[in-house]
Amino acid sequence: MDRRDDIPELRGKDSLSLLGHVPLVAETPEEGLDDATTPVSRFFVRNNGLLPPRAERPDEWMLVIDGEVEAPLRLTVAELKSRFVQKTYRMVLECGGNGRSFFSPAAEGNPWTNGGVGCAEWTGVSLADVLRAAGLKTSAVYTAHYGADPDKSGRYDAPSISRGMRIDKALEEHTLLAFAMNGAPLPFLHGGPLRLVVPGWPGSLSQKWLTRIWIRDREHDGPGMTGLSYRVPVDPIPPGSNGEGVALRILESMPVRSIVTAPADGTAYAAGTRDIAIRGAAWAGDDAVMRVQISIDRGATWSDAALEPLRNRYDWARWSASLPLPGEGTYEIWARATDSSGRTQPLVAENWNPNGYGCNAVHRVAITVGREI
Ligand SMILES: Nc1nc2c(c(=O)[nH]1)N[C@H]1C(S)=C(S)[C@@H](COP(=O)(O)O)O[C@H]1N2
Ligand SMILES: [Mo]
Repeated sequence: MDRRDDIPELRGKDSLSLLGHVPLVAETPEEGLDDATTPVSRFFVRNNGLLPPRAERPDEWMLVIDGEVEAPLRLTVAELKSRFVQKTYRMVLECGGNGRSFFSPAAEGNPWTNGGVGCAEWTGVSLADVLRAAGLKTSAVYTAHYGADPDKSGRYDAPSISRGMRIDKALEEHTLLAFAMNGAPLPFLHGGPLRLVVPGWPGSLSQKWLTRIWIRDREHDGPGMTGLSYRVPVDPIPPGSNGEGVALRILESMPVRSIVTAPADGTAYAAGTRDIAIRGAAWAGDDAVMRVQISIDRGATWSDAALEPLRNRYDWARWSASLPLPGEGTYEIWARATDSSGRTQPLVAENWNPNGYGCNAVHRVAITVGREI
């Protein structure tokens, strides 16, 4: 693999781990996600194609809304900002393949551990407001998203990825056309000048360098919508099977998940340490996180972590716990979250699927007190 410092695009993102250079993909170590708002310097990067040219004048970037609308729109970023109500929400963006490396046998695709996720403050306008201005026809049932980036071979005539969503998700007020991240203009690597942010659903819907939203009268069939892409079996299948002849559904809301962001895996404490502060984050797609539990005895007993209130829907829940350690030695901290539908994270990867989506197995962090690991 290429050396990390050969990649100028990743400058300033020094703590990320590189998963691929072409296309550029990098994830955040769990301990890099210890802030309520993930800084841009530690926000993961996922591309399916090459990077497009940088926009010289971001406010002149053009978005087209067409298809099943009464009046197709061509709006610059400046017009989006001036004609529609601006909103800022802190929301989780998570790659559909986050956690993929925990599937056994290995599934196809980038080997994400737990760091294909971040939670940023996104500023933009509700896609719903813009769609209302265009006037949705009764035939409007699905969106189709297009960006300015070329595919992996550098071709501009084939989108690197083009996904879409049911129109009711597009009409949620938190689904944003975003032009700022953490209070600054949207960085180029994260899709600046303009991207979609579709919270709670796979990150692949959050089209970067957004140029067009085509409103369709049927489910979209662009790259990333067909075959095994972003689809999971309706019922569990044997791990390692090829998915042929199996009923699949499009992965929409992401499953409940939590990470331990402090201490970092491998932390060694001085002999005599008995109390350690444990922190993390939990999120649950369209659902809410109801509970986070911690175990330091490999799941034999669990105790509740304290949850902080969310800033808004789709924010992640920051949690903390302070656990007395029984003595010296090596321990594993396990964290598991439960959502508002009563679903709890599994201890090992469940729902194996050929492309490895939606793995939400419990995150485990090893620590040592008074001894070398
Ligand atoms: N134009 C475009 N948008 C895209 C992609 C892409 O390759 N091209 N990748 C998608 C995927 S798979 C993910 S997980 C998110 C990642 O966003 P980030 O790079 O800002 O973290 O962008 C999505 N939007
Ligand atoms: Mo993704």
